[in-house]
Amino acid sequence: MRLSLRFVLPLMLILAGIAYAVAPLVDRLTLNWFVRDLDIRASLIANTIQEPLQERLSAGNKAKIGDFFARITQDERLYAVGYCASPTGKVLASRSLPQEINCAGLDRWEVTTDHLLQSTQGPLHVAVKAMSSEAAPGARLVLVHDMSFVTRRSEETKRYVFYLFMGLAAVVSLITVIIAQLSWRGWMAGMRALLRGEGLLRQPGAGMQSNLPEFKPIARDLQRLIQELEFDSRTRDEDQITWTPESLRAILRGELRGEDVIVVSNREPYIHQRRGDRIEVQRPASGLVTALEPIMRACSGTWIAHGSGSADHEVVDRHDRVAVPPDNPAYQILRVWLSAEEEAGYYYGFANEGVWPLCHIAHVRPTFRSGDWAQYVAVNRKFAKAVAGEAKTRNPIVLVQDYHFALLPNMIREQLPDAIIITFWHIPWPNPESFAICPWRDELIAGLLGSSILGFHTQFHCNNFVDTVDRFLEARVDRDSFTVSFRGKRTAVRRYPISIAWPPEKELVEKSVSDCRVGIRQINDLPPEHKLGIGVDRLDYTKGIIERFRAIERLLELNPQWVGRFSFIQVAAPTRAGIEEYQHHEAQVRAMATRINGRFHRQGPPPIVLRVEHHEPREVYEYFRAADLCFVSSLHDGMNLVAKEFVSARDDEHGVLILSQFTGAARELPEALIVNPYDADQCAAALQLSLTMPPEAQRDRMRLMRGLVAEFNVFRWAGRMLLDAAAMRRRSHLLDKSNRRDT
Ligand code: GDG
Repeated sequence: MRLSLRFVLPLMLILAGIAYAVAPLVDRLTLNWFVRDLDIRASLIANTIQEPLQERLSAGNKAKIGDFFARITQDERLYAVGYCASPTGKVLASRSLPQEINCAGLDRWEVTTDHLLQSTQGPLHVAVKAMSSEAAPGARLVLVHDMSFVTRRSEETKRYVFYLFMGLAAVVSLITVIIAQLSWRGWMAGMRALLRGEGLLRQPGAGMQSNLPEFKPIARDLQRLIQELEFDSRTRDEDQITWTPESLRAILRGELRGEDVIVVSNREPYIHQRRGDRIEVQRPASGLVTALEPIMRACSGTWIAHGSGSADHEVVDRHDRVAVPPDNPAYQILRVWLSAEEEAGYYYGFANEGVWPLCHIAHVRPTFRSGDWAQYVAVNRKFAKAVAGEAKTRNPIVLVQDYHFALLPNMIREQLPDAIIITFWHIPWPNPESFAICPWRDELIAGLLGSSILGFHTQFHCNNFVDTVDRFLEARVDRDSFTVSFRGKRTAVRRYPISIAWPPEKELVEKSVSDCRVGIRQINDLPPEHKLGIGVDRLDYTKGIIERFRAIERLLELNPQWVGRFSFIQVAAPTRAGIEEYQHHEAQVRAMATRINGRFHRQGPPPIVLRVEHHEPREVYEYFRAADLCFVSSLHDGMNLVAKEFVSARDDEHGVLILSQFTGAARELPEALIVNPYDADQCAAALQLSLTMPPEAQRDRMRLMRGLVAEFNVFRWAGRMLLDAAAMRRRSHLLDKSNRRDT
């Protein structure tokens, strides 16, 4: 209302001012009209009385003339009448003729245009008319009209003009206020809808944004502002949370209560293996499993994965489900069975001989076979069917994991158009030129763009993905909000750096560092003061194990004092052994270790201890705790969890991490000694520096790295993705509501 007054009052004042200025003009105009009318009237009267007056003049009876004049002036407006025979004569007039009028001064009234006389009786109109008299050629009649009625009318006119303008002002103000109020309400409703997120989600052609095209720029700015605010407040919130499995569970219970959550990965979180007449449950040592388990426990969702254990078939129900964890069931695994051909084509073939080397720049050529592709498509479809069958609602939250399932997001989208699909790509995304060599590149990208959110470890991988889309697909890329719009659907491309559980499980660090040092040296026949380096990897060519050994060889060449005083233990877990490239790589690694050991193993322990076998997580942590340094030399790695595990294992704040610059982890752990694994001299120098680094310097670096891993742990990784999904879900609920209102 105050806003309306602010508008109406000035309008009223302006119109009153105009009325005030206009009234005298109108007054002047009407006066002119009256004067003209009185002139005409005077002429008419003069013409009418001329003849009877002539007669009375000829008769010379002045008394009769006076009576005649008195009769005429009974007229309401004719105030006085006079007669002048000549300018020098005396005026014959009715008694009311003002004294100012005499025969000598009549010329004045003939000259002026307004004929007005302000007498003591009030305003008078004086008209002088020549008489057509042969006896007295200069004779003239004076006709005086009372003008007081004009003054009265003028006053009335002024009042009317003023009221008219005031009325006009009121009507204009009222109409303006009504229109302004209506527009304001619409505008406010629109703004509120935008703030609630409804406006942002409306489809083109419906809703406020399309009704008011002038809103579009504001809506865009507001959309950005809201995103920034959401991001800021969430970042603030996240900063204040200490991320633990419990806090993650609590947040999920609050944010995603009752939500239908489905995880899809190739690897299952619990594998049932037959050992004679016993069934053993194995937990694969995988960062992915560690990260996603708390989510599943909190949401009681379903984890869909390839049933790969030898006893997996035996423990499932008739719907292929098994409740886990076995000792305290909290969620279900739905096992998908794959034939040997499917596994060969989809997993070993297309995923691991095609996409894996395609995405890692590690100088191993990808192999693409149309048969493998067909299996990849078929298995992705099989999983999509499993997801659709498992969904309890039309819009579940589905977390798709990794490069085995590039086609799955879009296949799920076809069956569940309203699902919130979060895909996480655990490996790097290369530049567009490198990715383009895949014969099915467009299909892979289009498949991934079925996701609501697509996550990578680093911004660099996000950028590469967006560049690839931009280059090869007819899609709209918004680099401000980092979203891709493709076939009417939007995918947000986001960075979620994965991490490890913090604090590490108790059993992994319960043995003291000094016990681990002694124990590991004993197991490996190393003297107590022997310097020790550690490497823990799947036996994969992307991990740069060959380059690592070359660096050790160079160290011993340049610093022979370490021969017999330093050993490097490489824990190499067998992996993808069915693939020729991996067999070849294993043979190369073994041969190189043998050659270097042959060259420097004169006396004492060998420089390289190669352990190609699976180790339990507890053993791996013992190695981490026993070592003086850990060497991660990946040629290309999405993140690399080993680097973070080494840091988490060192609660004594000692030990040096040497880390390849080509890992995602290098961006988060600058206190490590960052190296180029292809540069053997640089790596040898880093090894030398590690072996001679004073304990204080080790502690300073380790403390900073531990702080980072503690804060940015795996629960935060999972929590951030889930919170983003929850925000999306809230928006989609609002959209549903507003769509229902609109229809
Ligand atoms: C992919 C991406 C990304 C290794 N040997 C043994 C063993 N390990 C464990 C390690 C670690 C895990 O395996 C390896 O994780 P990485 O991150 O180093 O590498 P990838 O397997 O290639 O993982 C990678 C990751 O996905 C997560 O997104 O970081 O970039 O390539 O936990 O400790 N564990 C046991 N015995 C072994 O012999 N128990």
